[in-house]
Amino acid sequence: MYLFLIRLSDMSEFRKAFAKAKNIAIITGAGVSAESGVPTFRGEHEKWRKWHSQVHLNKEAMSDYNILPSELHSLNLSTWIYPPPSLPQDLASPEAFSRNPSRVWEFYHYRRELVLDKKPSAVHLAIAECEARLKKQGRSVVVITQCQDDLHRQAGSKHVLKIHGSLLETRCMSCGQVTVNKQSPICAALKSKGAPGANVSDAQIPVDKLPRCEERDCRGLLRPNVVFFGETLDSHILTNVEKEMELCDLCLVVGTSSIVYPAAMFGPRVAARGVPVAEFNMNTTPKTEYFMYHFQGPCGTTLPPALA
Ligand code: BV8
Ligand code: ZN
Repeated sequence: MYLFLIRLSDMSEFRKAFAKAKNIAIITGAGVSAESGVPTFRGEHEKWRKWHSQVHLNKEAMSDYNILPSELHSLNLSTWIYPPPSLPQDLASPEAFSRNPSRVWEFYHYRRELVLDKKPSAVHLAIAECEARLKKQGRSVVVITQCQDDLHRQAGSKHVLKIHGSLLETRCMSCGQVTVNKQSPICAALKSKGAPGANVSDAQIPVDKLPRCEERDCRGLLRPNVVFFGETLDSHILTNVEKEMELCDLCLVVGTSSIVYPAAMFGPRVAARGVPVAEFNMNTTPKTEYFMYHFQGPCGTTLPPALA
Protein backbone atom coordinates (compact mmCIF):
# COMPACT_ATOMS: atom_id res chain seq x y z
CA MET A 1 0.00 0.00 0.00
CA TYR A 2 2.84 2.37 0.91
CA LEU A 3 4.58 1.74 -2.42
CA PHE A 4 1.27 2.22 -4.25
CA LEU A 5 0.81 5.68 -2.72
CA ILE A 6 4.40 6.64 -3.51
CA ARG A 7 3.78 5.72 -7.16
CA LEU A 8 0.58 7.79 -7.24
CA SER A 9 2.45 10.79 -5.88
CA ASP A 10 5.36 10.65 -8.27
CA MET A 11 5.83 14.27 -9.37
CA SER A 12 8.31 13.44 -12.11
CA GLU A 13 5.72 11.14 -13.75
CA PHE A 14 3.14 13.91 -13.48
CA ARG A 15 5.59 16.38 -15.02
CA LYS A 16 5.97 14.12 -18.07
CA ALA A 17 2.18 14.11 -18.54
CA PHE A 18 2.13 17.89 -18.03
CA ALA A 19 4.84 18.44 -20.66
CA LYS A 20 2.84 16.46 -23.25
CA ALA A 21 -0.60 17.93 -22.48
CA LYS A 22 -2.16 20.34 -24.97
CA ASN A 23 -5.43 21.10 -23.17
CA ILE A 24 -5.42 21.18 -19.40
CA ALA A 25 -8.58 21.39 -17.27
CA ILE A 26 -8.16 22.50 -13.67
CA ILE A 27 -11.13 21.86 -11.37
CA THR A 28 -10.87 23.91 -8.19
CA GLY A 29 -12.70 24.02 -4.86
CA ALA A 30 -12.62 25.84 -1.56
CA GLY A 31 -9.12 24.55 -0.67
CA VAL A 32 -7.64 26.89 -3.30
CA SER A 33 -9.19 29.93 -1.64
CA ALA A 34 -8.26 28.57 1.81
CA GLU A 35 -4.73 29.50 0.75
CA SER A 36 -5.97 33.12 0.59
CA GLY A 37 -7.59 32.91 4.00
CA VAL A 38 -11.18 32.19 2.87
CA PRO A 39 -12.69 29.47 5.09
CA THR A 40 -13.65 26.26 3.27
CA PHE A 41 -17.31 25.26 2.97
CA ARG A 42 -16.96 22.08 5.03
CA GLY A 43 -14.41 21.17 7.63
CA GLU A 44 -13.69 20.90 11.27
CA HIS A 45 -13.65 24.61 11.96
CA GLU A 46 -16.19 25.80 9.44
CA LYS A 47 -19.48 26.61 11.02
CA TRP A 48 -22.05 29.33 11.01
CA ARG A 49 -24.26 29.29 14.10
CA LYS A 50 -25.70 25.77 14.30
CA TRP A 51 -25.07 25.03 10.61
CA HIS A 52 -21.88 23.09 10.25
CA SER A 53 -20.49 19.86 8.94
CA GLN A 54 -18.19 19.02 11.80
CA VAL A 55 -19.09 15.52 12.79
CA HIS A 56 -18.27 13.26 15.72
CA LEU A 57 -18.74 9.53 15.47
CA ASN A 58 -20.41 7.60 18.23
CA LYS A 59 -21.80 4.08 18.29
CA GLU A 60 -25.34 5.26 19.05
CA ALA A 61 -25.45 7.35 15.88
CA MET A 62 -24.00 4.57 13.76
CA SER A 63 -26.56 2.08 14.96
CA ASP A 64 -29.53 4.47 14.64
CA TYR A 65 -28.52 5.32 11.10
CA ASN A 66 -27.53 1.76 10.20
CA ILE A 67 -24.08 2.95 9.19
CA LEU A 68 -21.41 0.30 8.89
CA PRO A 69 -17.84 1.34 9.75
CA SER A 70 -16.89 0.27 6.20
CA GLU A 71 -19.38 2.81 4.79
CA LEU A 72 -17.90 5.80 6.61
CA HIS A 73 -15.31 6.61 3.96
CA SER A 74 -17.83 6.72 1.13
CA LEU A 75 -20.08 8.96 3.25
CA ASN A 76 -17.04 11.19 3.76
CA LEU A 77 -17.78 11.22 7.48
CA SER A 78 -14.73 10.65 9.58
CA THR A 79 -16.74 11.48 12.65
CA TRP A 80 -20.43 12.09 13.31
CA ILE A 81 -22.25 14.41 15.69
CA TYR A 82 -25.26 12.95 17.43
CA PRO A 83 -27.92 14.19 16.97
CA PRO A 84 -27.02 14.98 13.35
CA PRO A 85 -26.02 18.58 12.64
CA SER A 86 -27.88 21.04 10.47
CA LEU A 87 -25.74 21.12 7.37
CA PRO A 88 -24.65 24.30 5.59
CA GLN A 89 -26.57 23.06 2.54
CA ASP A 90 -29.77 23.46 4.59
CA LEU A 91 -29.03 27.20 4.60
CA ALA A 92 -28.01 27.37 0.95
CA SER A 93 -31.30 26.21 -0.54
CA PRO A 94 -34.25 27.87 -2.29
CA GLU A 95 -36.55 26.57 0.46
CA ALA A 96 -34.42 28.16 3.21
CA PHE A 97 -34.34 31.45 1.29
CA SER A 98 -38.10 31.59 0.83
CA ARG A 99 -38.75 30.51 4.47
CA ASN A 100 -36.26 32.91 6.04
CA PRO A 101 -34.57 35.32 3.61
CA SER A 102 -33.20 37.38 6.51
CA ARG A 103 -31.27 34.43 7.98
CA VAL A 104 -29.96 33.33 4.58
CA TRP A 105 -28.87 36.91 3.77
CA GLU A 106 -27.06 37.07 7.12
CA PHE A 107 -25.16 33.90 6.18
CA TYR A 108 -24.22 35.31 2.75
CA HIS A 109 -23.40 38.75 4.14
CA TYR A 110 -20.94 37.05 6.51
CA ARG A 111 -19.34 35.17 3.60
CA ARG A 112 -19.28 38.20 1.28
CA GLU A 113 -17.46 40.23 3.90
CA LEU A 114 -14.95 37.38 4.30
CA VAL A 115 -13.98 37.34 0.63
CA LEU A 116 -14.09 41.07 -0.15
CA ASP A 117 -10.60 41.93 1.08
CA LYS A 118 -8.86 38.66 0.16
CA LYS A 119 -6.05 38.49 -2.38
CA PRO A 120 -5.09 35.69 -4.78
CA SER A 121 -2.78 33.07 -3.30
CA ALA A 122 0.30 31.39 -4.78
CA VAL A 123 -2.09 28.75 -6.21
CA HIS A 124 -4.30 31.25 -8.04
CA LEU A 125 -1.18 32.99 -9.36
CA ALA A 126 0.50 29.75 -10.49
CA ILE A 127 -2.64 28.72 -12.41
CA ALA A 128 -2.97 32.13 -14.09
CA GLU A 129 0.73 32.25 -14.97
CA CYS A 130 0.53 28.71 -16.39
CA GLU A 131 -2.43 29.69 -18.62
CA ALA A 132 -0.54 32.71 -20.00
CA ARG A 133 2.69 30.73 -20.56
CA LEU A 134 1.00 27.77 -22.25
CA LYS A 135 -1.09 30.04 -24.46
CA LYS A 136 2.14 31.26 -26.10
CA GLN A 137 2.91 27.61 -26.92
CA GLY A 138 -0.55 27.04 -28.48
CA ARG A 139 -1.73 25.07 -25.44
CA SER A 140 -4.80 25.83 -23.30
CA VAL A 141 -5.74 25.92 -19.62
CA VAL A 142 -9.32 26.17 -18.39
CA VAL A 143 -10.30 26.65 -14.75
CA ILE A 144 -13.60 25.07 -13.72
CA THR A 145 -14.24 26.44 -10.26
CA GLN A 146 -16.73 25.77 -7.52
CA CYS A 147 -15.44 28.82 -5.63
CA GLN A 148 -17.78 31.78 -5.43
CA ASP A 149 -15.12 34.40 -4.86
CA ASP A 150 -13.34 36.26 -7.66
CA LEU A 151 -9.77 35.21 -6.88
CA HIS A 152 -9.00 33.25 -10.07
CA ARG A 153 -9.91 36.25 -12.21
CA GLN A 154 -8.08 38.64 -9.86
CA ALA A 155 -4.98 36.48 -10.31
CA GLY A 156 -5.26 36.90 -14.07
CA SER A 157 -6.90 33.65 -15.21
CA LYS A 158 -8.84 34.39 -18.41
CA HIS A 159 -10.63 31.14 -19.10
CA VAL A 160 -12.71 30.52 -15.96
CA LEU A 161 -16.01 28.65 -15.73
CA LYS A 162 -17.70 29.50 -12.42
CA ILE A 163 -20.14 26.67 -11.99
CA HIS A 164 -21.66 27.64 -8.60
CA GLY A 165 -22.14 31.37 -9.21
CA SER A 166 -20.68 34.29 -7.30
CA LEU A 167 -21.01 35.69 -3.78
CA LEU A 168 -20.35 39.13 -5.26
CA GLU A 169 -23.32 39.10 -7.63
CA THR A 170 -27.00 39.47 -6.88
CA ARG A 171 -30.02 38.28 -8.83
CA CYS A 172 -33.45 39.93 -8.62
CA MET A 173 -36.25 37.56 -7.66
CA SER A 174 -38.70 39.71 -9.68
CA CYS A 175 -36.96 40.87 -12.86
CA GLY A 176 -34.05 38.39 -12.94
CA GLN A 177 -31.41 41.10 -13.33
CA VAL A 178 -27.92 39.88 -12.38
CA THR A 179 -25.60 42.59 -11.01
CA VAL A 180 -22.03 42.61 -9.75
CA ASN A 181 -22.27 43.95 -6.21
CA LYS A 182 -19.23 44.49 -3.99
CA GLN A 183 -20.89 46.92 -1.56
CA SER A 184 -19.94 46.51 2.07
CA PRO A 185 -22.36 46.14 3.73
CA ILE A 186 -24.72 45.23 0.92
CA CYS A 187 -27.54 47.11 2.71
CA ALA A 188 -27.79 49.18 5.89
CA ALA A 189 -29.85 46.58 7.78
CA LEU A 190 -27.14 43.92 7.36
CA LYS A 191 -24.39 46.14 8.79
CA SER A 192 -22.64 44.22 11.61
CA LYS A 193 -25.04 41.29 11.15
CA GLY A 194 -24.23 37.71 10.20
CA ALA A 195 -21.89 36.95 13.12
CA PRO A 196 -21.23 33.20 13.07
CA GLY A 197 -21.20 32.49 16.83
CA ALA A 198 -23.28 29.54 18.02
CA ASN A 199 -25.27 31.71 20.44
CA VAL A 200 -25.95 34.63 18.09
CA SER A 201 -29.68 35.12 17.42
CA ASP A 202 -31.15 35.72 13.99
CA ALA A 203 -31.44 39.43 13.19
CA GLN A 204 -34.94 38.91 11.75
CA ILE A 205 -34.61 41.78 9.30
CA PRO A 206 -37.93 42.74 7.68
CA VAL A 207 -37.98 41.66 4.04
CA ASP A 208 -38.33 45.24 2.76
CA LYS A 209 -35.02 46.14 4.48
CA LEU A 210 -33.09 43.29 2.81
CA PRO A 211 -31.17 44.00 -0.44
CA ARG A 212 -33.65 45.22 -3.08
CA CYS A 213 -33.41 45.65 -6.83
CA GLU A 214 -32.41 49.10 -8.06
CA GLU A 215 -33.55 48.55 -11.67
CA ARG A 216 -35.97 51.39 -12.41
CA ASP A 217 -38.93 50.89 -10.04
CA CYS A 218 -38.55 47.11 -9.64
CA ARG A 219 -37.64 46.97 -5.89
CA GLY A 220 -37.79 43.16 -6.08
CA LEU A 221 -36.01 41.12 -3.41
CA LEU A 222 -32.41 40.32 -4.36
CA ARG A 223 -30.78 36.95 -3.67
CA PRO A 224 -27.14 35.96 -3.91
CA ASN A 225 -26.38 34.81 -7.47
CA VAL A 226 -25.12 31.41 -6.35
CA VAL A 227 -26.38 27.94 -7.21
CA PHE A 228 -28.28 26.75 -4.15
CA PHE A 229 -28.46 23.04 -3.39
CA GLY A 230 -31.35 21.49 -5.30
CA GLU A 231 -31.03 24.05 -8.13
CA THR A 232 -29.68 23.16 -11.52
CA LEU A 233 -26.41 24.60 -12.75
CA ASP A 234 -26.49 27.14 -15.59
CA SER A 235 -27.00 25.03 -18.70
CA HIS A 236 -24.75 27.21 -20.89
CA ILE A 237 -21.86 26.90 -18.41
CA LEU A 238 -22.51 23.17 -18.03
CA THR A 239 -22.34 22.71 -21.83
CA ASN A 240 -18.98 24.47 -21.86
CA VAL A 241 -17.78 22.29 -18.99
CA GLU A 242 -18.84 19.17 -20.94
CA LYS A 243 -16.81 20.36 -23.97
CA GLU A 244 -13.74 21.00 -21.82
CA MET A 245 -14.08 17.60 -20.15
CA GLU A 246 -14.11 15.98 -23.61
CA LEU A 247 -11.23 18.07 -24.92
CA CYS A 248 -8.75 17.90 -22.06
CA ASP A 249 -5.77 15.57 -22.11
CA LEU A 250 -4.75 16.33 -18.52
CA CYS A 251 -6.98 17.21 -15.59
CA LEU A 252 -6.12 18.59 -12.15
CA VAL A 253 -8.59 18.42 -9.25
CA VAL A 254 -7.45 20.94 -6.65
CA GLY A 255 -8.72 21.60 -3.12
CA THR A 256 -12.17 20.11 -3.41
CA SER A 257 -13.83 17.54 -1.16
CA SER A 258 -15.42 16.02 -4.31
CA ILE A 259 -18.73 15.47 -2.61
CA VAL A 260 -20.90 18.06 -4.35
CA TYR A 261 -22.52 16.89 -7.59
CA PRO A 262 -22.35 17.27 -10.48
CA ALA A 263 -18.82 18.73 -9.97
CA ALA A 264 -17.70 15.62 -8.06
CA MET A 265 -18.06 13.49 -11.17
CA PHE A 266 -16.10 15.70 -13.58
CA GLY A 267 -12.66 14.32 -12.60
CA PRO A 268 -13.76 10.66 -12.52
CA ARG A 269 -15.42 11.08 -15.95
CA VAL A 270 -12.19 12.39 -17.46
CA ALA A 271 -10.26 9.56 -15.78
CA ALA A 272 -12.70 7.03 -17.31
CA ARG A 273 -11.47 8.16 -20.77
CA GLY A 274 -7.96 7.12 -19.76
CA VAL A 275 -6.79 10.73 -19.34
CA PRO A 276 -4.37 11.36 -16.44
CA VAL A 277 -6.05 13.11 -13.54
CA ALA A 278 -4.09 14.51 -10.59
CA GLU A 279 -5.66 15.41 -7.27
CA PHE A 280 -4.06 18.04 -5.02
CA ASN A 281 -5.59 18.02 -1.56
CA MET A 282 -4.76 18.05 2.13
CA ASN A 283 -6.52 14.70 2.39
CA THR A 284 -7.78 11.85 0.27
CA THR A 285 -11.38 12.23 -0.94
CA PRO A 286 -14.11 9.79 -2.00
CA LYS A 287 -12.78 10.17 -5.58
CA THR A 288 -9.04 9.73 -4.95
CA GLU A 289 -9.11 6.10 -6.04
CA TYR A 290 -10.26 7.11 -9.55
CA PHE A 291 -7.23 9.33 -10.17
CA MET A 292 -3.76 8.49 -11.45
CA TYR A 293 -1.98 10.95 -9.13
CA HIS A 294 -2.67 12.23 -5.64
CA PHE A 295 -0.44 14.96 -4.18
CA GLN A 296 -1.20 15.37 -0.53
CA GLY A 297 -0.57 18.63 1.33
CA PRO A 298 -1.43 22.32 1.03
CA CYS A 299 -1.88 23.10 -2.65
CA GLY A 300 0.06 26.35 -2.12
CA THR A 301 3.08 24.08 -1.70
CA THR A 302 2.30 21.21 -4.08
CA LEU A 303 0.74 22.97 -7.08
CA PRO A 304 3.15 25.77 -8.10
CA PRO A 305 6.08 23.36 -8.74
CA ALA A 306 3.74 21.00 -10.60
CA LEU A 307 2.80 23.77 -13.05
CA ALA A 308 6.19 25.51 -13.25
C1 BV8 B 1 -27.90 19.69 -9.16
C2 BV8 B 1 -24.25 26.82 -2.38
C3 BV8 B 1 -29.64 18.82 -10.54
C4 BV8 B 1 -23.91 28.19 -2.46
C5 BV8 B 1 -22.88 25.15 -3.34
C6 BV8 B 1 -25.97 13.11 -7.08
C7 BV8 B 1 -25.55 12.37 -6.00
C8 BV8 B 1 -25.65 12.86 -4.72
C9 BV8 B 1 -26.20 14.11 -4.51
C10 BV8 B 1 -26.63 14.85 -5.57
C11 BV8 B 1 -26.51 14.36 -6.83
N1 BV8 B 1 -26.99 15.31 -7.69
C12 BV8 B 1 -27.41 16.37 -7.00
C13 BV8 B 1 -27.21 16.11 -5.71
C14 BV8 B 1 -27.57 17.04 -4.68
C15 BV8 B 1 -26.59 18.14 -4.48
C16 BV8 B 1 -25.33 17.54 -3.88
O1 BV8 B 1 -24.34 17.31 -4.52
N2 BV8 B 1 -25.34 17.36 -2.59
C17 BV8 B 1 -24.18 16.81 -1.90
C18 BV8 B 1 -23.90 17.66 -0.70
C19 BV8 B 1 -24.44 15.36 -1.63
N3 BV8 B 1 -26.27 18.88 -5.69
C20 BV8 B 1 -27.05 19.85 -6.12
O2 BV8 B 1 -28.10 20.13 -5.56
C21 BV8 B 1 -26.60 20.59 -7.35
N4 BV8 B 1 -27.64 20.69 -8.31
O3 BV8 B 1 -27.26 18.67 -9.20
O4 BV8 B 1 -28.98 19.94 -9.97
C22 BV8 B 1 -30.45 18.15 -9.46
C23 BV8 B 1 -31.19 18.91 -8.58
C24 BV8 B 1 -31.95 18.26 -7.60
C25 BV8 B 1 -31.92 16.88 -7.48
C26 BV8 B 1 -31.13 16.14 -8.38
C27 BV8 B 1 -30.40 16.80 -9.38
C28 BV8 B 1 -26.29 22.01 -6.96
C29 BV8 B 1 -25.01 22.09 -6.20
C30 BV8 B 1 -24.99 23.40 -5.45
C31 BV8 B 1 -23.63 23.87 -5.22
N5 BV8 B 1 -23.66 25.01 -4.36
N6 BV8 B 1 -23.09 26.03 -2.43
C32 BV8 B 1 -23.02 28.54 -1.32
O5 BV8 B 1 -21.85 28.21 -1.34
O6 BV8 B 1 -23.51 29.17 -0.42
S1 BV8 B 1 -21.59 24.09 -3.25
C33 BV8 B 1 -20.57 24.29 -1.89
O7 BV8 B 1 -19.76 23.18 -1.94
C34 BV8 B 1 -19.52 25.36 -1.94
O8 BV8 B 1 -20.04 26.58 -2.28
C35 BV8 B 1 -18.49 24.88 -2.92
O9 BV8 B 1 -18.70 25.51 -4.14
C36 BV8 B 1 -18.88 23.41 -3.04
C37 BV8 B 1 -17.87 22.41 -3.08
O10 BV8 B 1 -17.16 22.41 -1.91
P1 BV8 B 1 -15.61 22.30 -2.01
O11 BV8 B 1 -15.13 23.38 -2.89
O12 BV8 B 1 -15.22 20.93 -2.36
O13 BV8 B 1 -15.19 22.69 -0.52
P2 BV8 B 1 -15.23 21.84 0.80
O14 BV8 B 1 -15.25 22.80 1.93
O15 BV8 B 1 -16.25 20.79 0.76
O16 BV8 B 1 -13.85 21.08 0.80
C38 BV8 B 1 -12.61 21.77 0.83
C39 BV8 B 1 -11.58 20.79 0.35
O17 BV8 B 1 -10.35 21.47 0.25
C40 BV8 B 1 -11.36 19.61 1.31
O18 BV8 B 1 -11.23 18.43 0.55
C41 BV8 B 1 -10.03 19.95 2.01
O19 BV8 B 1 -9.29 18.78 2.36
C42 BV8 B 1 -9.35 20.72 0.91
N7 BV8 B 1 -8.37 21.71 1.37
C43 BV8 B 1 -8.49 22.61 2.38
N8 BV8 B 1 -7.40 23.40 2.44
C44 BV8 B 1 -6.58 22.98 1.46
C45 BV8 B 1 -7.17 21.90 0.78
N9 BV8 B 1 -6.58 21.25 -0.24
C46 BV8 B 1 -5.37 21.69 -0.61
N10 BV8 B 1 -4.72 22.73 -0.03
C47 BV8 B 1 -5.29 23.39 1.00
N11 BV8 B 1 -4.66 24.43 1.58
ZN1 ZN C 1 -35.55 43.61 -10.30
